Amino acid sequence: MKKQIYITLFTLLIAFSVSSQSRQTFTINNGWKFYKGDLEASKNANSEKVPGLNDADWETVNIPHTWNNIDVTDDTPGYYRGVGWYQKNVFIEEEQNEFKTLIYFEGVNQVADVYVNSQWVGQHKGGYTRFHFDITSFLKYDQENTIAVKVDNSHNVAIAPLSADFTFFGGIYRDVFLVKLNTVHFSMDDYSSSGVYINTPEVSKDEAKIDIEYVLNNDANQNKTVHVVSRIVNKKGETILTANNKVKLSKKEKNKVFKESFSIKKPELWSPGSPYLYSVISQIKDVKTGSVIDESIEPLGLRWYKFDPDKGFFLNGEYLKLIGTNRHQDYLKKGNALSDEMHVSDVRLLKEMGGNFLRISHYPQDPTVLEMCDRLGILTSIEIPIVNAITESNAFTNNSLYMAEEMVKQNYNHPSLIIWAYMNEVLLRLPFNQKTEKERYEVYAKNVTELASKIETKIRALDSNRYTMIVNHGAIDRYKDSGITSVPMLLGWNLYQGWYGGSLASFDSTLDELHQLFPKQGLLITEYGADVHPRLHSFNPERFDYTVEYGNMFHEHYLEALKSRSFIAGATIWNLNDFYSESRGYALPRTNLKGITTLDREKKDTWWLYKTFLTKDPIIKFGQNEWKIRGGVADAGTNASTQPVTVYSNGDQVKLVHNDMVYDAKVENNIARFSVPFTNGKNIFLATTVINSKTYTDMLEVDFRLTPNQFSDFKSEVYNLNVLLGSNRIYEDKVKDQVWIPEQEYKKGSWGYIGGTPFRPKTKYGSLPSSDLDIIDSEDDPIYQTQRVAITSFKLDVPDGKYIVSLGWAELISDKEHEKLVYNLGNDKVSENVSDRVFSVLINGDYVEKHLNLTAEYGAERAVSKKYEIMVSKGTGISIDFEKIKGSPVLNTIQLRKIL
Ligand code: GCB
Repeated sequence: MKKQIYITLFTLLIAFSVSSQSRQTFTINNGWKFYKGDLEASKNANSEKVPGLNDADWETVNIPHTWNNIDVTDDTPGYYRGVGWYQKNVFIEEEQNEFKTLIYFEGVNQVADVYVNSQWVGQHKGGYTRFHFDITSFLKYDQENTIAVKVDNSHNVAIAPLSADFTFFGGIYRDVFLVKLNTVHFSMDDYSSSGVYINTPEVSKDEAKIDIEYVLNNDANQNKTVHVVSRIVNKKGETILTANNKVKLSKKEKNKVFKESFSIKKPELWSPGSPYLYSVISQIKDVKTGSVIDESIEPLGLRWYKFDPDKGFFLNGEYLKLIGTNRHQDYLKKGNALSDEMHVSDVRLLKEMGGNFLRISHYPQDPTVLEMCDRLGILTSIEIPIVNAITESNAFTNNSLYMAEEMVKQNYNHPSLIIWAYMNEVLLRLPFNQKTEKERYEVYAKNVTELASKIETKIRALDSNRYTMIVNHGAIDRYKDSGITSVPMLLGWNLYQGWYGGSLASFDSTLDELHQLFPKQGLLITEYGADVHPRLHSFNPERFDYTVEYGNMFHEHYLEALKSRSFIAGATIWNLNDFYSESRGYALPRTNLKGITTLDREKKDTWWLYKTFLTKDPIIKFGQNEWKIRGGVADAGTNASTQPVTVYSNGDQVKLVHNDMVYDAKVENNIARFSVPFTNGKNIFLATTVINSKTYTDMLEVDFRLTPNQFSDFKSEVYNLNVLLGSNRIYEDKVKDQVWIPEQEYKKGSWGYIGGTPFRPKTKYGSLPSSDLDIIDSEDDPIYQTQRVAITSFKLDVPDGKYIVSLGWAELISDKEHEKLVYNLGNDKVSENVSDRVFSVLINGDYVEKHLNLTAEYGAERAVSKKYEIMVSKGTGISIDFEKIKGSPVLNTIQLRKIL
């Protein structure tokens, strides 16, 4: 027994002494002290020293961390863009003296200054690429060392992105590591890459050629001879090829390049259907002892591909339509500070949907994203964050080129990666008026094209095997005329016909036009989408109503158009997930709602639409399956309300059972559509389809709140009525457990408005069905974003009894200054003068509001809700009348609750 323990200990000791020679990489994420703001002590930052920072009162945080995760969700516009300080003590062992120590950051937004023991070590500019510093000479051994990082996410004209439709969360928001290296190692100095670059210049079914380039460093003061051992290992872990070379390194030699080549006969190919990964295991070994001094493991996927301008994309000689999504790296209430697991689960979400392509937009993301794409079989493009505009300066150019080199070198070995991209809609946000300052525009367009050419040349020099791409918006001529479209190999187009403007049908003609205009370049539709608030519905959907139904219509149309055109090599939905965009108003403030999942990854219908179309798994799934509380008015003379029900399926026929009734529908374009009478209370639906002789089912339970067509229809019931004025929308409020239904015109015996018109803000995108203002003091902005203007009355012919009537308002004409974000509806001033709106309200002849002036009393854009207790007797019902004093009376919401 004793002997056994000794043996074990001895083995451990050997193992430790061998592995301790090799590289060690470990996070130092926990227990940082954080201070939001700048410090006196740092005023001379960037110079050699900051005095020790007293962090006694600082907050303790863990990394990944951002200081903006909460302030982006509050009612006040803007978010903190400035300096934050992080500090942490790390004990460094005496033994580490013999090694190099690096500090390695996966992402800090956006300028980071790193200090060790009060000494400034270096600065990194750019929020989305990885970087490291060699801190060996700053360390003290056998004691605590203080690491401080000053982070700044202020607007910086020299660093991309300058402006974009996403929030620039500040902080150390990805992992931070210490890396312990032997003096001889694979160099990370080449733009924080792995120092191992794998090329597969020729791959076929018969043979794959593999070239490996190593970048080696010798930081020792004497010459070194080492063995570099390269192994190709298959999926089972078996070494299938190996090579061993003696390499001589002079003292202090940096970035010595050494190459090795292999060839695999009858290789296993990598593809979305079968993402076979080999690995390249490389070791630097001591010539005398054979011990491992450094080690690297890189993925190896064998595939070949091409983009054909007419026929589309081919992988391993076979046609493959690239379909998938874009992705932003944020999550509900977490901002961009996500754990590895959350990145992993996003990629899984795309794979589960059947996507085979991810546009990693608009910036390089956490390393786990590409790792997962390699493993799951999702082809990708990646890009540096030059979005909307450039700064015409050397500093901006140099930083952009630097980022491009970081991106290429850091992500070089991923088999899933096939496209390097570098500009998104750069002629969108012009720093001047293109029409009146034509000359200025021409210079700008020339400068943008020149920058594009420089980046293109750089990327092609770094990697001649992959494609390059620039992504443009729908102003096609602007890009063509500037010459920028002839710079990259592929063109990406972000198209929103039927959303920002135009009709859905004009998407189809634009695709054909693009093919005609650019017959020699592969084309991808890099973005398309419509904002959807999953709690908003409409049976008369229209552009900018944010309803599930409009989003569905939009995607059903786009999908058909994309499917039928092989010259469109690929298409990526904007976006996998809803994401924070601080200056957006809309149905959920601060959020871009074009995700096919929400900020917390609830699947919207569109996710299911694509899954049904893209995967071969047998599918049957109710559309609007998250819509659990529904409501509507009973069909005349009945006690049910007929509403549509959709079922996604890749079967041929779907059978639907509801309340002992059975319906049948043919599946067309993956959807079976039904019209079903919903009854008050619980409604249970069962859908069935048969695929390859097997039966598949889905169930849906809906709590339906039926509103009487005539109040006399069900006198004795206790009911609630929640009505959105000036709107076709239905809003499900899961928190308050209620549903809001659209207005209707008053009919005798029933309820409804008399007079007026729906408020339709006139914006640069046309006259739209709802306001985009962020409503202060409300968690349910959509209910206040519509209203009826110049309403004269609202009548409810309710039976006698006691009722609570609540009236809701928000003044939607506001003269507050809003950031003129290029994406916002414009908040264009409507000619009416706000202060001119004054009106009174009477209920059953009594004044309940006199001289109501919403702006003066509460301020515009603010939710105001008032409850009135009403006794109805002698069959009078309830009549709410509006008396105009100045301007037009308005009403946004009305609620009725019967008490007795
Ligand atoms: C675009 C941009 C993207 C926006 C999107 C939108 O074209 O590339 O960053 O978020 O449109 O939703 O408007």
